[in-house]
Amino acid sequence: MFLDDTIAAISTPSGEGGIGIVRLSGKDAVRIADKVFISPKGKTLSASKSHRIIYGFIKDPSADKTVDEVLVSVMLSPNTYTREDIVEINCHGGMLPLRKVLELVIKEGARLAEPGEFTKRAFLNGRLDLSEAEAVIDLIRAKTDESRKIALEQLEGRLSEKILELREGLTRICTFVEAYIDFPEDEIEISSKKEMMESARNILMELESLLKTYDEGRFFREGLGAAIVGRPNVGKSSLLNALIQKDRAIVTEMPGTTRDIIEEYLNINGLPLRIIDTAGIRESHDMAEIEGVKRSLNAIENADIVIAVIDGSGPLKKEDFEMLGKVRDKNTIIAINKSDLISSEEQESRRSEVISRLSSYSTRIIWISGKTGEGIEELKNTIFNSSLKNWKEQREGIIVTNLRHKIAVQAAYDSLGKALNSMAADQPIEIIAIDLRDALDRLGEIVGAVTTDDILNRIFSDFCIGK
Ligand SMILES: Nc1nc2c(ncn2[C@@H]2O[C@H](COP(=O)(O)OP(=O)(O)OP(=O)(O)O)[C@@H](O)[C@H]2O)c(=O)[nH]1
Ligand SMILES: [Mg+2]
Repeated sequence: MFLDDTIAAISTPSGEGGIGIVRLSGKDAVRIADKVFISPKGKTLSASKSHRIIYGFIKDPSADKTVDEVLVSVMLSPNTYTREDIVEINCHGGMLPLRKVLELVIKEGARLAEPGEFTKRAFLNGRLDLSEAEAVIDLIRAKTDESRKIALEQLEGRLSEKILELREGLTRICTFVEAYIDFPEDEIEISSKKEMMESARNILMELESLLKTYDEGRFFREGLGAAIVGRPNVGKSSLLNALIQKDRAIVTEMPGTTRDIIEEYLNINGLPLRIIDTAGIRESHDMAEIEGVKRSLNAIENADIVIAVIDGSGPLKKEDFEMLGKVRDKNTIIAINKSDLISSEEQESRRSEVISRLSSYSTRIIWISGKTGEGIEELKNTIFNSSLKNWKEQREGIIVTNLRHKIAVQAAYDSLGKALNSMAADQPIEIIAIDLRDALDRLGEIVGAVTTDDILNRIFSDFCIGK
């Protein structure tokens, strides 16, 4: 399917750079670019062979003025990103020349591309399937090298191949079942029914293992959300700064310093950690602080892991226990901070006292110092190990990282399970066929074999313009 119009966008990030690229895709890409391009040797882009770069200038045809000195790449269909003709105009990388060049090509007949529209065309023209197209944005957004590798594997079709294989298996079962709808006078042979149920059960098991990978796989796409919480002044912001090794959050000796949520990324052995520093939790009459505390509680709610900070240099307070009560049902690590303030003689007795009073809230209790960095490595390792319990073995296989895919696999799993139950209970074959078809369709949604405009719009609107 080729789309009618030609789209254009600035494909490089906004701001200053060495070069910036205006990209066109569509059947008139070369013709439109030719209208604004002049080569010193009189070459035209239309006369160029595919996959060549031509030197020249962009001119405003109406004013006969040079806009920029450029290199233009001409890539002709079908061996291009979108499978359509593509022209990339490499300009000097400043927003003004880029905007001017974009304006000119739009004046000459191109349409401003929507977010993700180049990749959407790659999908619609069959160069990428839907899960591969989604991997493009994951690759762009990858926060760690491991996330990048996982996105690249998906882009190269690892997930798609698995889905294809499972769909083939399901199609065979569907065909078998539907044959009996068409010829109801035939009795289903016991042996072939057994065989069919066996292969349905195998597919069900494969779906189940895929589903399991999402619990940890999603961290590599979305980041693992960690909230640092505690009463005021225990050293939450100091801990954030120590973890990211930057002076990011304001630290003062005044309780109630942090009011807003502060979010940063940290790479722990390839795991992208989205780490959030929050306002100290206490009763307050200050409007800004009340809002800050509300946001802290919200951050706890949304966090995958909570780092509950306690000031180890003084006695445990009522507020510490109140805060720990709020995170009871979360995956929590207790970080006892300011260990540098405890003398070596005191250490032993302090530690055993704190552990005995806090161990019912979490078994993971670590002594740290935001000031000296003591315990920070141990804290990072504990975050990694307590969040990724099955990762090592799962990483060998196919991983689901995207919520949309997980929902589809879950739905396919449920429908196939229902079909199997109906088979076992000798339910009418029509009912079994409906559930099998549904399982097949839901898997088809992942790769885009079954899709709607709504799904496509939702996926591609999340992309950047120019990709
Ligand atoms: N000695 C010592 N002082 C620390 C340590 N961590 C934090 N502090 C001090 O404790 C005070 C409070 O630190 P913050 O990091 O601002 O504490 P907070 O929990 O973010 O406080 P709020 O934002 O007010 O809730 C500052 O004076 C810090 O210098 C530590 O490990 N050792
Ligand atoms: Mg703070």
